[in-house]
Amino acid sequence: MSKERFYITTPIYYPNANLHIGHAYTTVFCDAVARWHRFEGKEVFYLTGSDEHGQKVERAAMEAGKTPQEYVDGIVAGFKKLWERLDVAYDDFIRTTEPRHTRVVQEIFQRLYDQGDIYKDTYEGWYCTPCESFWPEGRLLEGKLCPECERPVELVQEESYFFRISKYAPRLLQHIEEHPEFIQPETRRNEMVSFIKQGLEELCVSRTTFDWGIPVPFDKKHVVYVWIDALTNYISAVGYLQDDETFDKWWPADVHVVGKDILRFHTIIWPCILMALDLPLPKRVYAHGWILVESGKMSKSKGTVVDPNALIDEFGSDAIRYTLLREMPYGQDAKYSRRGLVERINSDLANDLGNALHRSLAMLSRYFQGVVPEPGEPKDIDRSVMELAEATGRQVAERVEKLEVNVALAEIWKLVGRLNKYIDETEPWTLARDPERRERLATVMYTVLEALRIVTLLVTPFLPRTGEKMWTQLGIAAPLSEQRFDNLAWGGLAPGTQTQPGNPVFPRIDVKKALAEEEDMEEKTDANVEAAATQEPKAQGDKAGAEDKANLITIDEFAKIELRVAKVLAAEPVQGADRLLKLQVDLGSSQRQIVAGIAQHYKPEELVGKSIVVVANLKPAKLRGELSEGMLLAASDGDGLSLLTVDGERAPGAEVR
Ligand code: ME8
Repeated sequence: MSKERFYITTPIYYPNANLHIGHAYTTVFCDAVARWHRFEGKEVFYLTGSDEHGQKVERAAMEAGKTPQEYVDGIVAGFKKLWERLDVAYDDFIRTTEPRHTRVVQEIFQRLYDQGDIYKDTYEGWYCTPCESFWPEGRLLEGKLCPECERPVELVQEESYFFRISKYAPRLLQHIEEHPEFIQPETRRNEMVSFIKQGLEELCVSRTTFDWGIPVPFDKKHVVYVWIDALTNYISAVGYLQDDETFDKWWPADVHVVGKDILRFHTIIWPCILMALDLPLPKRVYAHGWILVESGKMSKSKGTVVDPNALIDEFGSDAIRYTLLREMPYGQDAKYSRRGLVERINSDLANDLGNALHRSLAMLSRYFQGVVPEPGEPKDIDRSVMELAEATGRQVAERVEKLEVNVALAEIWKLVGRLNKYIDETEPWTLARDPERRERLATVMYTVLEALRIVTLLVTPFLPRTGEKMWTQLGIAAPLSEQRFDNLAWGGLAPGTQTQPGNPVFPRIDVKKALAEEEDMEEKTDANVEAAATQEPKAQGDKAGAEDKANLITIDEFAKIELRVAKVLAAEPVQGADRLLKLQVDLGSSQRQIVAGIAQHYKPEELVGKSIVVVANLKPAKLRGELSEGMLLAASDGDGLSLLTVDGERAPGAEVR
């Protein structure tokens, strides 16, 4: 039986000098969906590429002192490099300047002309060169400015070829009605339908005012104008008019993923061209929203364009992939901020995912020399993790099928959260103290490690690099690339597997440092912090009154101390200090690091998940080179030390009085 196939495309991008995180979003989104479908065992074709013709490119090349071809070659090399850095595993990259594409465009143009769907006429209209768009006069902004980019438009009159798009409007409306899934999200479908119902103007499909384009085969004065050239990439890349077998295998595409700005072209112009060619329409066209920055749309002139290369240099590709995919809700816009990125990295990647792996492998090393034990009879609590792990696989599949990638990730992170909670609830460190509970410990540790194996399989399509790192640390011999959806079944981890703990998969980002430049934070210099740490406690009793002697304080004095509930997110030893542990704590509105001398009383993994009490307004100090922003409270007597924890559930940041 032949494998089910799945064909997905991004738009082909204009060779602007820089791609920004908006383009990176589309491309990473399609990559994650493509990888997931491969994981499901399908044969996948993932196409991306570049849209290289047009007046804008011709002018930019001239300004750069290059031929258009030289100019686009340089830029497209940069696109490919970026996709490689983001681990985008496309199956083909089509360039509209390649002969395999230009030939097909010419043949299509000829055929549409021969069958009377393309005709010659004169066009007069207001044209915006930067946007390569004609605008009706009524839509121009005051001063004859382009409604899109607000730059001056030119009145252009020229002989052009036109495509009789209106002829196909009734069939298109019928198709949209009969295939409600064709335009996604649904809210946009109504927009498209009302646009078509207003009546479609015939489409200008050739230009004579520039040369950098595919020549019209029967009239060399003209070059093919933008949409017939660009949209055709989706079929020229899979063998249309070149290789029938390949074409029949892949066409129609399962989904074209586009930004909302170009949905109209993909759900109106493109289907009409396909109908004229007697070809089936793509099964779905999905429009995602925009990635916006604080000030709105990214803008070159305002300097708010976010460069994905710089972010990869700083944070690594998976952190960028995760944040883009997680932040963008289905079909809607999302705001990008550096703070949001850093917080996602620290909370979801370093604390939740990275820490689940790190603490589990550390415990396995300590209790079982790093070897996965044979589990005993599971209890209800273990079964709840098994059931959630299996259900999560099905949930992710459903969500990815619906292109709700952000929700798919949220489902995976629910499992990660449950796993961390399971560790806190089963307390392997307590079990480890009792030799009679060795079998129970083995069952708990197996459950943890097996859930981590499943989490690894689930995250890999979205975070391929992290998946590889986790797989290596889990020590599983079978190659990750050969794992498929069926391997999600519980019990795949073989007892006896020797794990290979390594560095945390996501080191925490120092928030202050990472945001210092951008937010002009009130950074305390290291010198200040060191000074605070080495300050001797103030000699008591400057004014040696009776109250001081009795060590009494007033209620106002007490009120100066800000005590708060803090949830421990992560804990680890401080290098070279036997007594110190470094804790990452959640204070509700912020996260911070606290260094505490409790290493001889608590193991790091015992602390994670605990709600403790901290002095939140203590001057920061440096202890063994580690910044400590606060102090935790603990009770000690001759026998040991116990942390102050909170009875019942109180939210991180809750005030303690
Ligand atoms: O339109 N947020 O190419 P293009 C999210 N060549 N996505 C964004 C974005 C943002 N801020 N900015 C751009 C073209 N995009 C044509 C397409 S297809 C046959 C021809 C994404 O380089 C989004 O997908 O201007 C948008 O539609 C695409 O980049 C446009 O890239």
